[in-house]
Amino acid sequence: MDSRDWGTFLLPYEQAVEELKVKFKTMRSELKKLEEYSPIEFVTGRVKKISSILDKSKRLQVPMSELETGIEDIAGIRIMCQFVEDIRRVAEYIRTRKDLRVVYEKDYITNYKDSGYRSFHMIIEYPVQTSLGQKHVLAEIQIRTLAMNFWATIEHSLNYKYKESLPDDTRKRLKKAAEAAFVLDNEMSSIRQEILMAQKSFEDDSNIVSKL
Ligand code: 0O2
Repeated sequence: MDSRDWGTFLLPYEQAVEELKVKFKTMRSELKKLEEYSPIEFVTGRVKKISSILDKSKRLQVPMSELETGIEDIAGIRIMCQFVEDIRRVAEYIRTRKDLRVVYEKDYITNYKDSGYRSFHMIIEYPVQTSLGQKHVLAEIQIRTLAMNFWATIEHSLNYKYKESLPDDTRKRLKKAAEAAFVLDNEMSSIRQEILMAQKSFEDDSNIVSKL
């Protein structure tokens, strides 16, 4: 493919990313208004770089004619949450949406990767309206906490910079850092649970007082 062909090929993916970002950002403000708390902290999106598409197609042995079905994360959306429990809630909202179809899910939170990577991935099929008619594209939605995102962003940039040459010791320390992020997420969740319970018992007490 020359650069003009790549431009045409990537257009529906760019459209999908832009539309999905708007939709999830809207979901964030809607939930904030309705429930005064949104499980979505912020949303980002990107179209995979051509060099990364080529690397992945080589690694997975996907022929150029089958990129649309063989590479599932050309369009990527990332949803960041404050707490681990929020991830399940966001995934459930996505499953009930009528404007996309969930193809399958990868739970890298329960089954975290060897690198230490944690996130919940959903592969979706999303219809975009183009001048040539409707086109279904695959997209990957990654849902993760702020701590998981902090770890993944730094690990990704170190891996990108050092490629395969990351020293073993650094890899080990990155794994340890992933554990620390996991502990941090659990601690934040339990602090939150305690606050919620304290608020509930305070509300219950004031209800009793007002009935006296
Ligand atoms: P980008 O954004 O294109 O530069 P694989 O691609 O084989 O490693 P698999 O099992 O096919 O992974 O996973 P999937 O669901 O396609 O996820 C790939 C994406 O998940 C990656 O995209 C990262 O965004 C993220 N990811 C997966 N494993 C790791 C990891 O160990 N560390 C970090 N930091 N991110 C990971 P690209 O292609 O790397 O990124």
